Amino acid sequence: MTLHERLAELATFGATAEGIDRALFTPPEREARERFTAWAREDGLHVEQDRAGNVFARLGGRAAGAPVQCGSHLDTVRNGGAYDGAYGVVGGLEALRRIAVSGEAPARALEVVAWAGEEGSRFPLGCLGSAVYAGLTSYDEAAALVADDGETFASALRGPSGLLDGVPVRDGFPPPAAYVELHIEQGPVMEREGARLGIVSAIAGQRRFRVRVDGVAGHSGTVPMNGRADALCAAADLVLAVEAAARAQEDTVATVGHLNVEPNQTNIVPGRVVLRIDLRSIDDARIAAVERTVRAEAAEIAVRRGVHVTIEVLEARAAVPMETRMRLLVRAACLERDPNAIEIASGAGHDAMCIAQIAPAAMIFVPSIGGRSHVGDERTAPADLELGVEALGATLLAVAASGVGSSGEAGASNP
Ligand code: HGY
Ligand code: MN
Ligand code: MN
Repeated sequence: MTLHERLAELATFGATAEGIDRALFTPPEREARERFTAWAREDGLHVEQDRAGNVFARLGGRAAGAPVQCGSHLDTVRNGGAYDGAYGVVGGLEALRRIAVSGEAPARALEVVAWAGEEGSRFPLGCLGSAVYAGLTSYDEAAALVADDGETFASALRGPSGLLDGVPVRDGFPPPAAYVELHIEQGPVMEREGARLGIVSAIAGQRRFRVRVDGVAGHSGTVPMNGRADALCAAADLVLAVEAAARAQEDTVATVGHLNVEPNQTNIVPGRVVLRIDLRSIDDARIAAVERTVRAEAAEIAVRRGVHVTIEVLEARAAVPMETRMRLLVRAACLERDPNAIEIASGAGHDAMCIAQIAPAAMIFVPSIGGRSHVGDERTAPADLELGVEALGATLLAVAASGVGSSGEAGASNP
């Protein structure tokens, strides 16, 4: 099967009328991990999984020791696309397959990883598998996470869609020598700049909040407008305050993509709203400034509208610069294949944010048509998908030969 045929088959797992729905430890996501395992074995790779559900496929190298890793994630957002994550996993398999077929034994072992639960679609923490692997989240913390459907991570891991059968579970979470993630850009910059390859400079920091607005429910026909404590009207003020606070900062985005109204009935004044804020910037100081503004606005809204607002931080990840030597190796591989390749910051989060904490890490982007992602019509030109795989393969061989990370040094990000 070609790269494109494998991507097309993966896209059928969790396919809906709107896109792809493949949340962690659900039947279609397990099917995707099983298929990845079967393809890796067909390609002659050795497959293992770890206790967090990450799956590793390894091509042996001349030297013993930690591998140079690539990979991404197989889970998707709701109504997601066929390339976010899947491209980095299947593209990694393709890069290793081409290296194996070339007969060139890499200086170090190479490994493709399918990280568990990058999207945070089911459990309230993004990059879940890579965060546990990197030691940023303890296994016990992850195990206790509760999905919106009430199941814990630990239970789902042991359930019918959890760990794979017939795949050895490795001990612990041994760090790689280095890590390169191939991913679609998910934005409009490369297409606008005419670049087919992107050398990622840094990954934006992000903070996710859960906000609960408690007002007073009541009969919609009898409670006078004056004196209402309408939780949804208060939440509406807050949503617009979040938007305004982000607009006031450069290179900063904030989104309320998740909002639930209770009891959510036409003839009841909403008593409670639970919403989530997704806040990002390449500059952590701007994230902090928006958070300060939002908290102040929430306090003002609470007094003015007679509601109670609680803000809980669900996730906080600082911006992560890509490691200098790794970025230079990516740069060489990209410019050799696309003279218009550009340096680009990633607004999207990636598993590389976590792996960069324990090993030198870098990323390669290919363009997204129309800059669209996290939607069913997420697309990248087949020729660009191919070029990204070529750049990844060349980078992996260069990193393995360079000895970067061979001393097990941690991810020495830019000085
Ligand atoms: O949200 C993100 O940036 C990534 O797709 N998890
Ligand atoms: Mn995504
Ligand atoms: Mn992704």
